[in-house]
Amino acid sequence: IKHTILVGEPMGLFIADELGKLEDVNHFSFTTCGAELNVAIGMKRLGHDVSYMTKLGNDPFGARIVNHIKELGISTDLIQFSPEHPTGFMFKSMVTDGDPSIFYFRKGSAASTLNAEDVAALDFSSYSAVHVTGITPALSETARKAVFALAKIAREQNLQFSFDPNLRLQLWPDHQLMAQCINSLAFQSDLFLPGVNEAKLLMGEVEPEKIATYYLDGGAKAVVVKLGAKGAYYATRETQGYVPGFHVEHIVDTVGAGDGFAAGVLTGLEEGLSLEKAVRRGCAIGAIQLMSKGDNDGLPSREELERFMAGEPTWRV
Ligand code: KDG
Repeated sequence: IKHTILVGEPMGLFIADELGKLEDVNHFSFTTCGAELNVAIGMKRLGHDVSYMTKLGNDPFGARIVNHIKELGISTDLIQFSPEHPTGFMFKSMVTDGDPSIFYFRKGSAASTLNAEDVAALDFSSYSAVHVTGITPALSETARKAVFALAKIAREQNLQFSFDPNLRLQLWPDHQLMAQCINSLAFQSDLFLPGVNEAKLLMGEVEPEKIATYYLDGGAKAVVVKLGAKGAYYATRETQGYVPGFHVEHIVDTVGAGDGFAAGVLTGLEEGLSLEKAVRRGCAIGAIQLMSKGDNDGLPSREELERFMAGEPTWRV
């Protein structure tokens, strides 16, 4: 069996339809986001089996998220409703260069009440892999415990545990706790996917080889360092190398590229590709996701991915 379970917080997302500060924008497009949800969507579009676990409020944001998940053909069996808590939402600005500004309304959200008991109640026998990002342990103390419980179960039940730090400094009470938690989860992972700037914040290095060595020595089985437009560096105890990035003519929005990258690497590995080839697919999907304004709307079908990777100018079907 190849079936990945992802756990995280989905949100309603309002994307500015015009340039400027969020408070000056008059028109927004409404959609959904959430790091693990984005990865789940990316994997599902490529035909992989995924389960997505979360908690939602009984409100229009929660309903929108459930409808979106259903439309994609992802099961909603692991979605619980927590009527006392709202679904989180966020705003994202439009920029011509660099990262957009983000504003969250998610404190005390339904997903922030995820806890270790929720994880313990799951039956993992039909899963082969677990994927989470560093956003989930940042949501609350209970969510943090839920993620550590997931890592432990993955280890005990021999499931691949992949982890993307996805650092969100606004969500952590302090830098030290963030670095401690993320590094501890990274050391327990079978696959760790930091961006080079994230590694700098977590352990002070910017050299891909040094970053990889640090995490491999700590216990990670494989490390892939994302290098932005330059591509990525991958390393295990046995093998290592650089994979060049794909050229993107016009970047529309940077958010979600890392999730696309993860979806590419994870599906590649599930299909039995070498780590190098899986990372190449990750670079391709990361590049593709840069070309759309939502956080998950650009994630490609298999046909689109293959055409893009082959360099066809008309890859988008
Ligand atoms: O990785 C992309 C996510 O950051 C985005 O979809 C929203 O989950 C989100 C967050 O917490 O920032």
